[in-house]
Amino acid sequence: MERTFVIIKPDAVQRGLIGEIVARFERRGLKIVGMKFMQVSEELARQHYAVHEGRPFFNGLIQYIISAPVVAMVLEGTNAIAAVRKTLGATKPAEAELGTIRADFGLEIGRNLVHGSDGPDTAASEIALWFGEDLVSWGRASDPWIFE
Ligand code: DAT
Ligand code: MG
Repeated sequence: MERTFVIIKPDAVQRGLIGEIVARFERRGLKIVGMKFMQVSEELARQHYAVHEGRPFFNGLIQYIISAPVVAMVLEGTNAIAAVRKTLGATKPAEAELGTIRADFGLEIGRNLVHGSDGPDTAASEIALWFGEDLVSWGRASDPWIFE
């Protein structure tokens, strides 16, 4: 069982897409073990996106993620990291596969609606950064019908 970190970004929140996006993760079988509605501080944004510091889009990226509230989530499931990335679609919505969140709701890279950790190391560090130990391990009634 793997855990991954997701952000429903400000554009998705402003567009009333929280429910739509959460529903896609739920129906895929991913289990919510952490979830909070929050305003991101510039300090947290800079830590989260530290890998992109110095790139031309960095300041715009920070301003975007702190511009309005987000929903931060931790999702658990078999191969959760890859499953979430597939569910999000490619970074550039114009290149994302139809049926993915970014293709179905987006057009531009700077308004791509969602974040998902890109590997085990980033998942671990992002979960620690955003949630610390504040996660809920729980038995879901449908678990045996989703996890073999
Ligand atoms: P992803 O969000 O798919 O993991 P990433 O980690 O490479 O993509 O980049 C983080 C975010 O930064 C991405 O969601 C949108 C923005 N971004 C990345 N590359 C960009 C670029 N060339 N121009 C503008 N924004 C970019
Ligand atoms: Mg990334």
